[in-house]
Amino acid sequence: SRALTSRDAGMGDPLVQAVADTGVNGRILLVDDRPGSADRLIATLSQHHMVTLEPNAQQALFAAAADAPDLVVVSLDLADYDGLRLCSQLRSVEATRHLGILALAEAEDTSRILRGLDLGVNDYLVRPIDRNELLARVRTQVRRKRYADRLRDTVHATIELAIVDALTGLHNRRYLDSHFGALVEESLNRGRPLSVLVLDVDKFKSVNDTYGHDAGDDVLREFAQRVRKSLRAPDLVARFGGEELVVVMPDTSLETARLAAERIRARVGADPFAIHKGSQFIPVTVSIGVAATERVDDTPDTLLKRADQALYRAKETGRNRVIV
Ligand code: GH3
Ligand code: MG
Ligand code: MG
Ligand code: MG
Repeated sequence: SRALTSRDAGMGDPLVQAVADTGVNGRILLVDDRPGSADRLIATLSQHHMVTLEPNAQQALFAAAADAPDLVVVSLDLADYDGLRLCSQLRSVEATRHLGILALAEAEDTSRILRGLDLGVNDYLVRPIDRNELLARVRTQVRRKRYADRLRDTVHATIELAIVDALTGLHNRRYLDSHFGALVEESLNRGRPLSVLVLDVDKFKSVNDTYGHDAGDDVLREFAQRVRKSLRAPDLVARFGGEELVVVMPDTSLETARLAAERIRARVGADPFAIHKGSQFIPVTVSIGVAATERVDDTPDTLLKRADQALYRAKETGRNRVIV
């Protein structure tokens, strides 16, 4: 390991950010129904954190779900409710499952403390509570929560990166490869048709050559939007390569797919595409090859091959057309 430098901070690394984040002003939900105890805890905690007191355990459960605090501080010895039960409820509801829980207990309550830890309580303090220890343990839990949140965001972003094409927001080729086979199999098993479109922007190289690569990217984004908006939700739209998309249409016959392709072709060709933030408009057309399942042994490969052959004929016979 090595020392963290200032250059490391703010680089999007959640661990570095969590370590650099020493202010740690957390939002804390305090569940305690003993006035003297609650007052002392609030006095200490509110020096560094935003504290909300909720003496009623049922109300606390609602507040925790609605406000998503960084930490719930739960007194295990509530007068009207079993604090352990509250901890267990916090852990069993989706909205509060990930919240930190710090339990407060009487020193002789060892068995309840152990049961609390077993239920997923993150940490505990025994009464009488030392204010410095309270602040230190709360700070640790708030930090842990922040780190866990950032890690979760990073994981989500990574998953998105793996299945979504960054330029167009459509699914990427990897996603298509891993889902196409199952869609074909399922359609064949149910005796339902499935169709495939292969779309390729006409003379796209000349868009790049004439207007520049950034303008080409603008065209690709707009092209992707027009295609996506022309189709139904169950249709899988993926960027297959540079300016080539593949659409997989479950429950769709060849004729219905051809009509959908015509709809796309009309929509792409209708209005010129805005490039360079709308400062210029250029006409764009698309050629589309269509194929549908014909045999029980059809696969993504046989379907793509037939759709590709149709696309080739569309290009050969003048572009801006749909060929089945
Ligand atoms: P055709 O009508 O026969 O399809 O002609 P075309 O010019 O569209 O075909 P070609 O395959 O020769 O050119 C595709 C071009 O797409 C070449 C490549 O530089 C460009 N391209 C591929 N990916 C991107 C991208 O992400 N952004 C931009 N701006 N251009 C891209
Ligand atoms: Mg080409
Ligand atoms: Mg092309
Ligand atoms: Mg191409």
